[in-house]
Amino acid sequence: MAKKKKSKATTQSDIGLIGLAVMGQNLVLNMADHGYKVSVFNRTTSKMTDFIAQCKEREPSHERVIGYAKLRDFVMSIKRPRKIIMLVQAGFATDATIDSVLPLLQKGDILIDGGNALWTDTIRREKDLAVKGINFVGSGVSGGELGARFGPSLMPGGSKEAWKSLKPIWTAIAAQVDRKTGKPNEDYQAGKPVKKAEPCTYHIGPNGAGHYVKMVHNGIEYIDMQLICEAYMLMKTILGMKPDEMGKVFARWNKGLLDSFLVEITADILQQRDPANKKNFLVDKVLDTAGQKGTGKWTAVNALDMGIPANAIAEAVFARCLSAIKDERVVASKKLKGPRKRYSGSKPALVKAIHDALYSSKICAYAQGFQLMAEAQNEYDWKLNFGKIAGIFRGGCIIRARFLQKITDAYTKNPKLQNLMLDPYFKKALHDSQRNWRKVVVLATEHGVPVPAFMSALSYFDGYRTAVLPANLLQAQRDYFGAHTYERTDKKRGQFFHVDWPEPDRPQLKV
Ligand code: 2AM
Repeated sequence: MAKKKKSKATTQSDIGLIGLAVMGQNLVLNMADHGYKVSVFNRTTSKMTDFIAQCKEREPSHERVIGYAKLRDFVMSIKRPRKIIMLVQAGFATDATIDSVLPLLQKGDILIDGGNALWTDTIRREKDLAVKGINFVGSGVSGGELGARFGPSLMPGGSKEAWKSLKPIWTAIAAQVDRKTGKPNEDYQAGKPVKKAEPCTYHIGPNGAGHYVKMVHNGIEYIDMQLICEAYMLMKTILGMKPDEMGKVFARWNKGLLDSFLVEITADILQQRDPANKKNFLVDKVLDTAGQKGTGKWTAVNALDMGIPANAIAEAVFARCLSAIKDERVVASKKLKGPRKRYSGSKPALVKAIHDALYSSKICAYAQGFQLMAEAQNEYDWKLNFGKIAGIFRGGCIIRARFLQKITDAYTKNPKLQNLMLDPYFKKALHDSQRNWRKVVVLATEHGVPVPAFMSALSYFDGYRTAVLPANLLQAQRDYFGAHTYERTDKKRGQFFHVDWPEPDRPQLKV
């Protein structure tokens, strides 16, 4: 708890944080480690006092964390212009927290929402608070609790003025990657002085841009995870591989093109024994129903709203929905029959093909995520730097991967790149691996193994590279039943035609 003030200069904090759940606590410790004095407040005071008691038991730097039971004391303890991070639940709780703290703030103070807010809420809040002279910043924070503690990827929106104030803290606490290779900087993680490092944060753009990019990051995370799960399902079902054997495959993949946090943890998870019975593997005891908090769904909904074909991302959300209807699936599994087929080909060849299918699908999924951001920037008049966005995804966050350096390179070479698949590096990668990708999708179909994300990504690839889709027939259908008109291939675009179609045969109503 706060000691009696000695003098304003020595007691005032650099920053404040409201919301001491796991992410909040870890972010506070990260800031304290970097020399910042942090005031903390939590609605339920006992959480704050427990946290402060733990801080006292830990490192000396954590003495820099000061808890306040009263919101007024908390706000007054922070240097002006005040910087206050909220890490409370998205939605109602965020609005309630803003309402409670607002009367205590002064013009020029900066209120930061570090939660997973819907970007349109962030735009609304920034507008409302700007009228009152308060700078509101929606900042994506990615990396889970470890990221928050030792270096997250930070995606701040808000005004340039607010970013100027936040930049020193944000760049200090963010994950750091090697400037050249893009690899997470191990010196930084070990607490040594950092050389040639680049922080995983930059000012994404005004208003909701930071939260928007964080949302798309999460949408990509959904599909990244789903693709890995489909690779696992194929090895398990078609090749009958045991978890530890698959774990070793993922560990090997993690040394190559697929090097990423999610592949790394998958390797660990698959080799983990069940603590309740060491004979078993834990993964076999985990119920196959996936939860979700909504950011993947928001991404898919936004793709539909903007008319951007992010089908693989949406598929990843639906895959979780299908997993959640476990009871129905169990009943159906006894009633609906699939093929009975045994694989008799080469095991190493299929494992390699699955690797290639995973890599190609991942390229398509990222292409979709970046297409979404490109469309959103037009809609909201943001000027997003895609090379930099991929750059800040390289460390700290859940989708961090070696692959992201290639995306940074692609957009650095060509900032106007229309689709990631058209970059020479990714084009070659898709060309090189599509044979295996198709083989895997065919094999999955023949064996009745669901691989919605692999298939959906492949259809995206095939659809995008097809000059003439069957939408000619579709548009004719629309003209037939609804006089929606059509454009002609032999006329200029923008001219619309209609045919007086014959009345379809309909059963006559008896009068
Ligand atoms: P609590 O400990 O008092 O529940 C994540 O749930 C964080 O959000 C917690 O710190 C929680 O505080 C806080 N929180 C949730 N709802 C809130 C609300 N309506 N007002 C303020 N804080 C809230």
